[in-house]
Amino acid sequence: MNSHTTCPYCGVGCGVEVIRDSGQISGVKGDKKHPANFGRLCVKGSSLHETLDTRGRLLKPQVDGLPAHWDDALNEVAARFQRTVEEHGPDSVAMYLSGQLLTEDYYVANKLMKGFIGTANIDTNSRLCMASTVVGYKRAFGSDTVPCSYDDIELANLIVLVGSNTAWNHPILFQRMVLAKKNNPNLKVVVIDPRETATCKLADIHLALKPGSDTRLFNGLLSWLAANGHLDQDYIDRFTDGFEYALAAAVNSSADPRQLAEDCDLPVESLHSFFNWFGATENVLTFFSQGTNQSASGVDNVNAITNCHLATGRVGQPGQGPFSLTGQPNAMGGREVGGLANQLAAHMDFDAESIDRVERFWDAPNMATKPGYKAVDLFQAIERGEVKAVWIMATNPVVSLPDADQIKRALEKCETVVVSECVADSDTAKFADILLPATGWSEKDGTVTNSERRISRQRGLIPMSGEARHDWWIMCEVAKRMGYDTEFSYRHPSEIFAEHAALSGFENEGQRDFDISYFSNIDRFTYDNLKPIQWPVTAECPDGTERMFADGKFFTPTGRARFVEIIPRAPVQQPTDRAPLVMNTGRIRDQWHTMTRTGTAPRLFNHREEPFVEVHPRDAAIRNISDGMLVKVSNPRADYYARTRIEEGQRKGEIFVPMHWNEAFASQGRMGALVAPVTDPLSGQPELKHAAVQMEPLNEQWEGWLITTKSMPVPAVDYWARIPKTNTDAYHVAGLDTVDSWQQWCQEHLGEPDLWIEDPAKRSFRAAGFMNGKLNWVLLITPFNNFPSADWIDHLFVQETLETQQYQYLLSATNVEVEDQGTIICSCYQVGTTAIDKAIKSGCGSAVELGEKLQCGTNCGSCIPELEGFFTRAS
Ligand SMILES: Nc1nc2c(c(=O)[nH]1)N[C@H]1C(S)=C(S)[C@@H](COP(=O)(O)OP(=O)(O)OC[C@H]3O[C@@H](n4cnc5c(=O)[nH]c(N)nc54)[C@H](O)[C@@H]3O)O[C@H]1N2
Ligand SMILES: Nc1nc2c(c(=O)[nH]1)N[C@H]1C(S)=C(S)[C@@H](COP(=O)(O)OP(=O)(O)OC[C@H]3O[C@@H](n4cnc5c(=O)[nH]c(N)nc54)[C@H](O)[C@@H]3O)O[C@H]1N2
Ligand code: SF4
Ligand SMILES: [Mo]
Repeated sequence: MNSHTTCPYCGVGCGVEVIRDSGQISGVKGDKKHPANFGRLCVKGSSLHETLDTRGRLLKPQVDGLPAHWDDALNEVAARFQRTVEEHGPDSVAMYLSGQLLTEDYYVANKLMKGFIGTANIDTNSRLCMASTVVGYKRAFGSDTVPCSYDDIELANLIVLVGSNTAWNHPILFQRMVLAKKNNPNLKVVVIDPRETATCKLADIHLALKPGSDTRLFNGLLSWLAANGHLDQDYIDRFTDGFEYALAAAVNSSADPRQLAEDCDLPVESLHSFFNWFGATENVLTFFSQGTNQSASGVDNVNAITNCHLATGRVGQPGQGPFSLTGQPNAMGGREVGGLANQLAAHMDFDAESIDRVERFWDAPNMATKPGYKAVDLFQAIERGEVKAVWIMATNPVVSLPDADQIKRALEKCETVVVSECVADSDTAKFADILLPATGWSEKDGTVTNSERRISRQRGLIPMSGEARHDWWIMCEVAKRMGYDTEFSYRHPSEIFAEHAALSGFENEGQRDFDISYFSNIDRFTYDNLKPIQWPVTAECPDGTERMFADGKFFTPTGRARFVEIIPRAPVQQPTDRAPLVMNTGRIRDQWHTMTRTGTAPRLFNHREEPFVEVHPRDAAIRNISDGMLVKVSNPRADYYARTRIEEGQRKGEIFVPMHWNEAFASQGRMGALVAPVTDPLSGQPELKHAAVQMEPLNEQWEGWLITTKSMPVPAVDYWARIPKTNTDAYHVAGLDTVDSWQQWCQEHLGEPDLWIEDPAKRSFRAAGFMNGKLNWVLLITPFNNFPSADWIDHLFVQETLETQQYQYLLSATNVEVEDQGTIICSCYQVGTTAIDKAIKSGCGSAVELGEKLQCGTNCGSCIPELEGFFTRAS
């Protein structure tokens, strides 16, 4: 069997080769032949095999909290949806999906809802991710088309990274940029991001702009290009419409360089260099991601960028173009099948002609005729009681949507909540009336599309866990029970893919960009052996298409690209006296979203182990906050508890918070609850990077470590953050009230301590509980952090008996023989700051030399920017 598959994490879409050992996956390596990564994998990709533990997996269906047989669970879903539709009409039911589904899953969901149940209330977490790009591309090109290819990286002479922390979030592409820069001394890199991120290590210029000022900046660039003779007038005349209006708006808002510099809060000189480089360099590639999309001006942000590329004729030529970096492994596939509530299918919209065409193709009895609710509106409609049944699949909205507590309220109120999940305890699964176990990566089988339009196979390589089933199969079974037998009788994903391909070509005749009609009759064998390929794939281009729009022909009614007039608007969530800080949210290197997958690999916690907040030194100082202190970030919506990281690279008045933590990993870590449900008026994408909050010390009265066996319940304390270890769960714990008797506290929270030692004068307490002779829990409370490391304690939990010395160490106030590694920088080889500092002292002068000595940075390379940081800091 083919052992090649695709990484299920980011939109780079790397090829993975799995190593199997008696039916299980024992290791992974990069697929040398895959054009997205040529053999490399980042830290998340290379730890995939460590996340396949079935502990924590959802393995059996549940109905109303009780285990159920599949047949009964499917009957229930069908019956409850059917009944709701009969009583309240098709718009009273909804689906909320995810860019982590396979294209085949997505296709079936969209067909069932929009063609057979008869509602377009089907949206996806791509609304939070790529929706602004979809609208921006459509406004500019008439179609949702990424014009570029990864191969353009090596051809570019200027790479602009806007609102993208590529080094951490698209690491393999970043490595490609690093190499390209090494091989091409002319290549310049500009990073546009309010924060100084790891990506900035590659930048010749970092424009730490005021958040939300991107439209001004790119309007400024457009007017500067016009004023300084850098327009491609011939291209503008032949291939575009609307230039004069766009230019007038740009000049109006941003022509004066001094004013522009002030508006964006940037030095005039850096702006000038960026503009000069952009003007003078033909091969410019502009990547953009969530700093661009997740804004109430997200669509305008995208068009402000595309305007500059159109004005210089730099679209679709080798090494040139506006390149959206997609986030999820299959956000693109979702767009292709019409997974968003305002799309139909195969890149068609809700116009009369398309509705009719899709209706005929599907032979659909109940064709939806108008767009449905977008994600944020959908959950509000659920809370209002208008939508009464929702099926959530492969996403965790209780964590990831803005105003996240509203999502809880909505789900509590909703009559029927069906959740299809791989894990049993996601924050959203807790609200399910019916829980359906889905197959996960390496079990599920189908296709995904990456950021450069490349379709790759994610293959089913190992048996399904427990009673987990494929999402497409589950939906087909429900459809059959609703009376749609023949239309959902697929036996294999290849049949779904073939139908999807046929629809993309149906009455297309070159009118729609998304066309993979070459695969309309694909058989199972060919599908199983499908090589990665970039769409369009048609009879005329059977080997796929590397770049789009090279000929200047677009999918607008006139065939010409459109400039868009951009009138800059400020972010909607503005700081106030009571919430004076801007809260930016985003990702960290080693975690994936709500941690349901990366949270099972202990080594992925070594980089950042608990919820944190990055703060500028001045903002910390005026609040009496020091590095490492626990703080409360809050606004009237909610509280978020986290540990402070003081960072010079953070702008004053702005903090950064990771999006990942949730109720399974921390007591108060759901930052989404603090974000207002403000959206872009055109795309419906929420403004996730600009919440208004305040911050103060948490004022905990005590703090310590609690280490327990994995089966013990989460402790009932004011603050906890769980750090999974090999054998145990380690918790940072803290309390807001003083504890008079720790012994009594243990009895109440953990059980009678078998060992304990207390020093009230020093406010320290250490205790341990045993079960059947083995350690069951260890509690270490002390004002000083001088106890043995959690990793050392972790290994004691599997020992049958402890040695006398181990007992002593466990309760002693000294550090044990194991050397403190410091913060782990290289996750692949577990190299920490202690070893790095030592190596630098002994003469290592660069990241390369560190790699030679310690191996750090020599596998996936994700940590190289941080390794380089040791030398920029030192100098
Ligand atoms: N390690 C890891 N990698 C991932 C993911 C993950 O969870 N973990 N998720 C994947 C997914 S789904 C996605 S969508 C991508 C996202 O990838 P990115 O877009 O790179 O991720 P973020 O960290 O959300 O945000 C990017 C940057 O936008 C900046 N920003 C904030 N406000 C502004 C602004 O007003 N203007 C500009 N120019 N920049 C601003 C932030 O400071 C941040 O550094 O990552 C993918 N890759
Ligand atoms: N404030 C703030 N909020 C954000 C963002 C931000 O930057 N800031 N980023 C936004 C973005 S870009 C994104 S993409 C979202 C991501 O947010 P979510 O989509 O909520 O995050 P995930 O943790 O990826 O959730 C996927 C869930 O599906 C399950 N799952 C995985 N594979 C499968 C499968 O094949 N089938 C089924 N049925 N289940 C599966 C996983 O166990 C997991 O619980 O968050 C968004 N929210
Ligand atoms: S860059 Fe990393 S997370 Fe993204 S697809 Fe490649 S290996 Fe997976
Ligand atoms: Mo995303």
